[in-house]
Amino acid sequence: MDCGKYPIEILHVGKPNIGSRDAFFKRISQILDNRILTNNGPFVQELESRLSRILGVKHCVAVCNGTMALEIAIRALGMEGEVILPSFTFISTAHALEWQGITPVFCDIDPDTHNLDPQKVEELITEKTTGIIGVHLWGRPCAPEALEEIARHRGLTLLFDAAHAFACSYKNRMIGNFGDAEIFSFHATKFLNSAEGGAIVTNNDGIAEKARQIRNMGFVDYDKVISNGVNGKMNELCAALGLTNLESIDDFKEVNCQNYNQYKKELAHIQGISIVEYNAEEKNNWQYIVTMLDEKKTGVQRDKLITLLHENGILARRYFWPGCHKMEPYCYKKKEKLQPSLPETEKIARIIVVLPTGTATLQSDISDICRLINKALCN
Ligand code: T4K
Repeated sequence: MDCGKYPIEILHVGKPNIGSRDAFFKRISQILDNRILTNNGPFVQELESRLSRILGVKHCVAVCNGTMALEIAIRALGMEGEVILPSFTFISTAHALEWQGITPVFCDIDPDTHNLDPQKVEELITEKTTGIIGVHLWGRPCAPEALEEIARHRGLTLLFDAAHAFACSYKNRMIGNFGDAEIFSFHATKFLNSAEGGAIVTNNDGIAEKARQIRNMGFVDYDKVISNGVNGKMNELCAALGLTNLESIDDFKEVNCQNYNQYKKELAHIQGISIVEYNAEEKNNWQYIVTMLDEKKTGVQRDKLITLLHENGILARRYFWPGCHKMEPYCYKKKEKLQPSLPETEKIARIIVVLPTGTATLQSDISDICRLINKALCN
């Protein structure tokens, strides 16, 4: 979607969180003085080591975006044949496989968690399956222990798409430490952003080394190429923004959490709309305000509510409707019988409304949004 189409006062889902301008400008000035713009520069290296420390993970490989992080991780893990993943995710998770000639096999979700249902994953494993990609949707952990157990037992590689889950934990262990590797997105709309950016994190030395090689066209030295690869490098300007924003994540988290609690309180008395819960005993980034509409109770269709919000300058989203398996590049799989029916995915995708939050959203904005929803659903 092109943001240029909308007036600036519109309330968007995904307006970026931005840290200290002074700190950012200081770093930009340093970049211009040093004239090191890219190719594993000092800010990229600093970002990688700070991220590793925060997550308690051995290796962090910064890349140019989350989609590239997925593609490189998939290649470094040696996935091929068929890979099982949820359909209820951003399209990149599926594209990253298909782009490399790997068949995405879409699996249904658990309607309570919106994440992969491990039992249904088991049912989809065939002799062609080489891996599983779990997605920690909305930052909520995607059954890490159950999927690790399946992967171990069935000899599969396990990657987590943690694009939404930076600074979140599972059983007090930071997301980033599960499976064979995990990936993050630092896109502008994410909790932590570097404008465009991403990272592959792993505790496995071999996978980290492969990911570094692939990120830099297979180079291991100035003129020595030992494998195929891509240009997946993060540049210094993005790393400077990432580092600056990283210094403010506690503030971002606090505002997000306040916003979440305000929405929860102000939507509580409206019949037929509920808000997706986060486990307050874990670390959360509270980046997504995900509501679910019960059309039977309200008599209002989800898409009607979305249209009304848009007409009033609130760019709510129906992420990730209609599910990847229903999107043009993947519908054909049904004919090939690679595509089982996904009733829970389809049900959840029909009722989701994601509302604006982040540090650019004011308390008065949230009250206005809730009042509008109240009016729409109670009339
Ligand atoms: N895996 C998962 C589970 C993901 O959700 C994603 C990305 C990925 C992998 C891949 O990571 P990346 O390759 O993107 O790093 C957005 C983002 O583009 C995408 O990063 C994100 N997921 C997805 C959930 O959302 P759209 O279609 O919502 O983008 P857009 O341009 O409509 O932006 C959303 C709203 O944010 C706009 O209404 C305006 C506002 N906005 C956006 C930008 C870029 C701003 O206010 N300022 C900005 O600079 O996809």
